Amino acid sequence: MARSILCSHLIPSISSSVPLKSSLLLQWPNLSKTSHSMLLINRRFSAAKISMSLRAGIVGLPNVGKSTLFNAVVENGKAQAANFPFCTIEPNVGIVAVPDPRLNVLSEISKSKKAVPASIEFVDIAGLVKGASQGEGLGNKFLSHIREVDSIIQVVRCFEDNDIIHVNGKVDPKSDIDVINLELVFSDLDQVEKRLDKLKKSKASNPQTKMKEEAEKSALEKIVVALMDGRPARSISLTDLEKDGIRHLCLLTMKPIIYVANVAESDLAEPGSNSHVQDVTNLASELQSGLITVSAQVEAELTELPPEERIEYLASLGVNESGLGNLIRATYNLLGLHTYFTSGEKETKAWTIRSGMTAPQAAGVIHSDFERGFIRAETVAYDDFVAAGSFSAAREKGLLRSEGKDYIVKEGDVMLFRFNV
Ligand SMILES: Nc1nc2c(ncn2[C@@H]2O[C@H](COP(=O)(O)OP(=O)(O)O)[C@@H](O)[C@H]2O)c(=O)[nH]1
Ligand SMILES: [Mg+2]
Repeated sequence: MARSILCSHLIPSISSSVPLKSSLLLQWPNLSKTSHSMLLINRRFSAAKISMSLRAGIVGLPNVGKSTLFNAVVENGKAQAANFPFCTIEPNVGIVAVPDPRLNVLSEISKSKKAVPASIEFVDIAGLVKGASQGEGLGNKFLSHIREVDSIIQVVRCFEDNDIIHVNGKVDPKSDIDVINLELVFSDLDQVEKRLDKLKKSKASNPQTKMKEEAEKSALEKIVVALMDGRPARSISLTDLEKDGIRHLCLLTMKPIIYVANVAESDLAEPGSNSHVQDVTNLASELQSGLITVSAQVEAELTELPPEERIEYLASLGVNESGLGNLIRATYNLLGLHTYFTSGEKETKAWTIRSGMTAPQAAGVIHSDFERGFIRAETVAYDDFVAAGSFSAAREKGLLRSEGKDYIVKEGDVMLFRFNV
């Protein structure tokens, strides 16, 4: 059966979707000499960016605190960055800023009119129960939602509360994690077996196609062994060619996972003393996944308080910061993402790139024309920019470098692109 799959390929870019039109001028210093058509960006830009931002799906069994956490993340995000174009695309999808103190520092130095953080889309994916891969609960609908995200945040209930029913009758993180893993594994197994059957029957004669299919087949043969054993596809090491070969399948168990241990407020100060948290910690490390401890309830309550009272409330629980910043940051890091900045009077902006991206590719995240017409990038490390106080001072001190098309952009680079189209 032909199946069309919409999945995300980790493309933090608006490139192809937005035509370059002259309705918004980004004022970056020192660029005016290079090209007449440079830096003119369509206003539809921000809308397009939103739809292309990275997606993290919040999953877990019913009543573990997914929606509570989702709402807290979204509400907190709104409060963090008033300038940011937040929106709730659907009731269960929210866009949140990636907190980054460097943004405000740069913005002040450049006297920017606004500061625009990098963003991540969070999706509250309801409906997972045992048997989802066989169509129980929302079943396949639920699984198709997971297929569309770049990373998975699994909320695991570690709080005891007799008033809140646990679907399996008791709080048991290991069993919860197993249930979800198995549903994802079953779903992938089904897909991989079908695909392998198809590849075995393939009559491709084009050498290029043949080579690609061979790589895909060899990857799937390794993966199927892991899946049969209940292990995720991501536990298998694959060559680059094999990884490329299976990317189109958007396998659920290839996606990176962060476990969120949702604890009672009384456990927040010392989460390690809760045996459920210990279980999640051990499993997360076994599964080579990240772990964050939060109290979704506390986070939800915090969003209702004025900022000055939040610190007091957190202090009364024995902690000094909210867990949401950590969660958002961890999600960003889990995806292997980096940030570079553009900074000028008009705005200071954090841009998301994958690690290893070259200067033209990084420029392409702003607009495909920037990549196509790339000439050079003037680049200064964040600390050097802050120490110098401006692009021109950085240039005088020899801290601003002119980099070519092979330059690999580093975390925190502050950049000016010269391009010509
Ligand atoms: N005691 C306690 N209750 C929580 C916590 N997190 C969520 N809840 C409650 O658990 C119930 C289910 O939460 P919800 O977020 O709707 O769960 P979901 O089904 O996973 O989306 C709600 O009544 C929440 O108020 C927590 O950290 N502690
Ligand atoms: Mg819910």
